Amino acid sequence: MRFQITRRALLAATAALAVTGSAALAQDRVTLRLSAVNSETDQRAVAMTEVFGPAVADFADFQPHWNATLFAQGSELEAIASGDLEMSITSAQELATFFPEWSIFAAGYVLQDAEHQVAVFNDPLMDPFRQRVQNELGVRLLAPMYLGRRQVNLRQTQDQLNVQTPADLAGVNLRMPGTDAWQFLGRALGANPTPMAFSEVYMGLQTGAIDGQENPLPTVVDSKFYEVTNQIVLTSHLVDWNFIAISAELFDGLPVEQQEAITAAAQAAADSGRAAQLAKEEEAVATLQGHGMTVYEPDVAAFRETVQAAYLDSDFSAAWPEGVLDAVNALGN
Ligand code: KDO
Repeated sequence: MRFQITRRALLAATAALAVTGSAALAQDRVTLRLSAVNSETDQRAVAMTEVFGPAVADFADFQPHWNATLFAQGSELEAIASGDLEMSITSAQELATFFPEWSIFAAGYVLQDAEHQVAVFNDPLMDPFRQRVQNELGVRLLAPMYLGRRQVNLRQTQDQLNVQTPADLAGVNLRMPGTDAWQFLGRALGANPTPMAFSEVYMGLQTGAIDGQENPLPTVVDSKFYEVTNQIVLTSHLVDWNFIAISAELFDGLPVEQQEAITAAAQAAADSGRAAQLAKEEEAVATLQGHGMTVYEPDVAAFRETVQAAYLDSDFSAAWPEGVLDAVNALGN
């Protein structure tokens, strides 16, 4: 029996194959929505957009949402756990609301610099911390992002309020992010901590609802806090970091080569963002002085001693696994 394939049938078969083929390819593509609080000019956003996205473009559509436009600050991890979000840029403070032991990585005057952050993140001491987040929250932490040395940033001029020791912050209404670990740090600094979402801080400073806030200097530049504040007190009370986070269920369901590509892309983005943020931090004092701000160093030893004593005497340190603080300190300089 000879088959007579008509030209029409051949065209129909080719078209059908193209559709199923492209559908199959489309099915292979994964959507990676990332929700984060920072602005699109923040070095973490630049690194994710310019490094991470292109590096996974062969098989994934990276869709970043900045300025907390997709999920409110602090709600991202639950969104990932419930399958409503794929990625976020999370923090030790947010993780500490689920797993108290994480507060060790959010404690004032523990991490010393960007290099120390990378050494800690890559050290086996992190394995039980990461494993718990993965097993119990369904979130994988791919790489550490450098946020910077957090400084106190006040509306008052130095003539009105000259901060040398924690006693000088007594009664100062200092905005801190909303979690317990952040509020504790604000009290340890000597201030009266006020919980407020990052997206409301500019308005809070402008209206006087808060006397000040604390963040790394690149953030003061990116969020234009220099327009509504007058001084920077270089407490360097927390060398802060974030983590590129992804849904464990999504990640584990991908082919190994795509898992490896995503991990490498996250590490490359974190490295790129870290270098850019460090450079921006170096020039930030001059930038802010150029905007008319006063920048000065207080009695940092007094702040360090007060803050460290507060933590060691707190319920937070009671949750820190035995020996981890010594191991973290040993990785520093
Ligand atoms: C903030 O709310 O002050 C904070 O610095 C907390 C960080 O963990 C991080 O969420 C950061 O905001 C945002 O990424 C904006 O820089």
